[in-house]
Amino acid sequence: MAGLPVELGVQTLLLAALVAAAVAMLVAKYLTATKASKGPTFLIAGPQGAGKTALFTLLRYGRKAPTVTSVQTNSTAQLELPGLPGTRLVLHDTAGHPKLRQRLYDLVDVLQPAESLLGVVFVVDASAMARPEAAHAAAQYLYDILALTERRRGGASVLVAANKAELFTAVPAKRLRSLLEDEITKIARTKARAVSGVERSALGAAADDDDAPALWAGAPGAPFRFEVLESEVTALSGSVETGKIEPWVRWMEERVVQ
Ligand SMILES: Nc1nc2c(ncn2[C@@H]2O[C@H](COP(=O)(O)OP(=O)(O)OP(=O)(O)O)[C@@H](O)[C@H]2O)c(=O)[nH]1
Ligand SMILES: [Mg+2]
Repeated sequence: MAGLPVELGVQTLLLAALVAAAVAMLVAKYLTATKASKGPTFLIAGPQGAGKTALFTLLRYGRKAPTVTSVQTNSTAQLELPGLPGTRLVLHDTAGHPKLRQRLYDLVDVLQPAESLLGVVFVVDASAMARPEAAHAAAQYLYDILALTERRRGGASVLVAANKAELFTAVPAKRLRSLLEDEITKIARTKARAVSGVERSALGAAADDDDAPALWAGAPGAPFRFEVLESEVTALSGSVETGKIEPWVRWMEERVVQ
């Protein structure tokens, strides 16, 4: 009995900490919502080292600058595209590290219902895509983004920006697009197998601890194609290094005037 007040004290402290954490999360979400939902917005996403911050700098400031790997989102509300002078757009460059992707998912979550998401520029290092593990990792991230955007009617516009095209090992955009489709087919099959494994399991234990929504469950054996999605996925080659980004800029301009 003598220990009761101490126990109660610990419980109260724990409860207070939980409430404080919940309030902090709500405030963070609210700030994201109010800050992010203002104005037509493009998001830059993609694996680490793809050239996202390099592209953000070139788009925003019109010049190249050295970059380091991002741990935070770079944002501007002053993006002006060359073909649309006077039109101010919002641009967020998110970090590619797998542990830092939640920020991108939160932005999609807030911007899509607010109808202020003009498009997602998914930057990929095209010169790394000949390596199967790099292609698989890129496809996994793209899968997760599309699984999110497909939850709303109409989906989203997604540009696969095949960057570093000036390097001789770079996979061309068209090839990259089908490479990503092949990898997404494999990812979807693995997920489907995990789900049916759960159904067969006598114990009913969850074999798939990944609670992300499924993107696609086509006919068994059928390959995944981007055309089946509501989201529109376009792949175009370019190079931030040589400044050859006009195809991507034109794609963005088309999304603004649409
Ligand atoms: N060869 C070549 N290198 C590029 C190109 N674009 C960017 N880079 C280089 O790629 C490296 C990574 O670029 P970042 O812009 O920092 O990559 P990021 O996608 O922002 O990476 P994270 O912030 O870690 O997610 C830098 O050394 C860039 O100079 C390109 O078109 N060609
Ligand atoms: Mg970066």
